Amino acid sequence: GKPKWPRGDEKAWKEAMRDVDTDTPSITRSIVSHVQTSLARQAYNLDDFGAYQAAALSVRDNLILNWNETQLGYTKREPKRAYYLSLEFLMGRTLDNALLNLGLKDQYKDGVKQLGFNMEDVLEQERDAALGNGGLGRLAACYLDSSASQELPVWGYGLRYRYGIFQQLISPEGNQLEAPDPWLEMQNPWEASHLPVLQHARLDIFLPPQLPRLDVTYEVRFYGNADRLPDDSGRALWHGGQEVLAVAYDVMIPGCYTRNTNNLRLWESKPKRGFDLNSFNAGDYERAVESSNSAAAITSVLYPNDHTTFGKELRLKQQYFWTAASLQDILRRFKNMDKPITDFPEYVSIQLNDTHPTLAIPELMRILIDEEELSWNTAWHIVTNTFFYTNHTVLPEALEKWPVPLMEHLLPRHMQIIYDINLFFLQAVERKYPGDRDRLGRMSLIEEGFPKHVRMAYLACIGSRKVNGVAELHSELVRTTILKDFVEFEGISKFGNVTNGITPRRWLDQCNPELSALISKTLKLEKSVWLKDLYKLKDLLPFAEDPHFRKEWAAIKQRNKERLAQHVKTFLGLEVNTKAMFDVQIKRLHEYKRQNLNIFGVIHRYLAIKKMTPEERKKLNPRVVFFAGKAAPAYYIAKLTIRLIVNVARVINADPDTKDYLSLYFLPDYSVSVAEILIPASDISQHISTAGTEASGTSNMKFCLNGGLLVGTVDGANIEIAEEVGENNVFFFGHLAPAVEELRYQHLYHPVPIEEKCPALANVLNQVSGGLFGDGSVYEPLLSTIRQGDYYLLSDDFDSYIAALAMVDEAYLDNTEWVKKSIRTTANMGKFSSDRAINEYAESYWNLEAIKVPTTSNFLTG
Ligand code: 6GP
Repeated sequence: GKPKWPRGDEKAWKEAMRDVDTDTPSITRSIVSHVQTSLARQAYNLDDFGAYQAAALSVRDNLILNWNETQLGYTKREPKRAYYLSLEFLMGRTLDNALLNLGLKDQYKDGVKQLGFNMEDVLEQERDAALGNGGLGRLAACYLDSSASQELPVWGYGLRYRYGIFQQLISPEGNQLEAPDPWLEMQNPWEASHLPVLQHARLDIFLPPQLPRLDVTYEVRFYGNADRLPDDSGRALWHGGQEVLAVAYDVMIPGCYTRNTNNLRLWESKPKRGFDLNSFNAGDYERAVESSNSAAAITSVLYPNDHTTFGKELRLKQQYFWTAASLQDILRRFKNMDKPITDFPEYVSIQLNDTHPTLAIPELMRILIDEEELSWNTAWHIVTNTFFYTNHTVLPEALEKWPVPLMEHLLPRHMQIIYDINLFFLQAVERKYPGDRDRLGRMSLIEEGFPKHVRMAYLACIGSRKVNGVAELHSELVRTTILKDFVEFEGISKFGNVTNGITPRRWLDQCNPELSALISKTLKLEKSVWLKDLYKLKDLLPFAEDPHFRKEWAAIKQRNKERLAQHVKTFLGLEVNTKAMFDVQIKRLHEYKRQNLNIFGVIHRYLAIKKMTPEERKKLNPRVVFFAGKAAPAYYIAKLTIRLIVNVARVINADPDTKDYLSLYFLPDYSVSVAEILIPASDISQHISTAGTEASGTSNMKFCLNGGLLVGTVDGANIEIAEEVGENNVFFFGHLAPAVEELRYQHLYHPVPIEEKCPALANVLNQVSGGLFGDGSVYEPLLSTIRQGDYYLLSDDFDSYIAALAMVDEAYLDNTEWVKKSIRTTANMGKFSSDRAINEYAESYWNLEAIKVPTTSNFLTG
């Protein structure tokens, strides 16, 4: 018969089982218990870091209870599940977010206080988990938060890099230097492990990174040979080569005010055996050690390139390692339900976050054909109903292409499958457009050349059920440029749009607690209500007319500016004028994002102020400009931009004529937690990409949600933000996307000297060349990108940019009207909650339903 469950005395179990701590006394007890046992420390030698670890472990205990309950609930109910495959998850810090989502922040604050600690200081101890470059990775993190908050059965799959995005240092000359980010060298309490946490902190030796989920491992093969079977089954045998092990690490993702706690599973690579015994026996000791090194190397580091591909073998290995492990895990979970394999798409949707996980398409074909022994057509039907592909950029340098020889070497069976997919696909194209050789060449998955390349975006497109871009304009550009032929061939209904969103938990409640409290008070709503239904912010609109409310609103902005000033003081030792307007541009350094335009605008303003009389200057409203962002280590022009910003800051901030009216700061080592300080403090923020280049942008949404006004081009999600908040509340400038192609053509074939075309910009460039900010020759390569070619159209947009900034100055003079704009902006940002976005994916793409985990524990009955 069935084994009795639970074993032993049910009453004993029940009495011994705990549930989530919710009151301060039990929270305090659990923190102290972790101090005593997990950390092996005492009251007398506990510092802020120890208090952080103990508090984090206590919160983790609570999360584990919810997480277990959630996973059990999902397993029992057998819902359709969705999986978000992303090579990047830019999570930032975890503790504050978890406390807020659990609704336990106040209790923990009290508990920690009773033990003699200040919550703010404790939270500051946490290191960011920075497993991403920028927008794409942060979007993935917001989507995890929203999936859990919306009670959707979604898991994330990624890689557990030992080193996240590099730490940025700025040399005395203003050059970016890169240092490794060994984020795991402090214990990471946010991963689940079935084994006890062995940490003896304050020995000043942190034990090697966390313990693996030894119960969840898979083997992944590379290289070797793929031999097609001699029958006509289409199957092949892939053998030999290197086998490595994927070990799972689970990160708990708590939903907001729900018991639902989802999972982010990150894979770490390990040698299958510490030693290859065969080579060991043969006496080749070095080779044995080498192979174990190369296995561990797969997940050692996040590639720090944003919007560029490099064709590096290790990167391709990362991609395959991660997709292969994830698919095995997904299939195992599916098979536990005992459904026919052809039902797979009824139970599983897999979202491809850009083309990085595209190998999942041939990998699932390989499994279905070679291992499950399905026919090609059955397998292809399953595949093309399982995957969904999101494109995140139309920049040509970001479109992934892998050299065929490299693919053949590393993944011989997958290369065969890709050729087969291509053959069947082109046959279908040929049937629809007989004799159109040109079209076949354009649409082929294989780009001709020496060597040939596989076009990953095309493979992702034809292997997916649906394709989407990340804002209306961007999705339209995907349909009309890079995937135009595919839209014609497959029909427009496959190509949709899901405008990005951001989580209002981190990007309002957490980063701007005072504003969050004011909103709750004003709307007379618990924050648990409006944070999960952000359209409720609309009800703030009438309060824009209330002078008292405006005063409170403005006072909060002011305190956030002071908080930022304090941060700058602490980390740079510099004094910031908090009476000034705060103007912020924070994002990866890239020519298309045009930090250059901004710094040239700053120089232009500086030169103008220099020319004024002291009386004229007194009429100005002072401005403080903040920049932050990292440049890819090999991106020379972007690094020169940083150098220019740093040196302009040095000159301007020291000039007694101007420093009261204009100052400039470059904050090193931009991160999620630095963004959380900058964003609530901004009066305006800049989103000034060349029209048609920024797919969406998400920080634009974060600033506006916090009542900062937007200066921007008619690009990406700026357009939809303006639609929501009203064009009179944003400052738009510059040429529109449809004009860009023609302008670039003119630059190339009918160039007009910049002195004629844009004297103001020419003057700025000449001042830089002339040495106003140190040796001008250093900046020549940067300046010549504008003087020659000017691909990103700075000379076309500069004048209207300066005019837009003048309108900002003008508007800022009327403080009442300005605060009204700020309130109206926040009030109209409901659309940009990532809850709305994730629900669109769930409904229109994945066909996924919410599963609410019961609030009382079911643990006993299994
Ligand atoms: C970024 C886009 O540049 C940005 O506009 C968008 O908001 C973000 O994705 C999220 O959709 N793209 C990337 O970071 C990237 O690497 C391959 O694209």
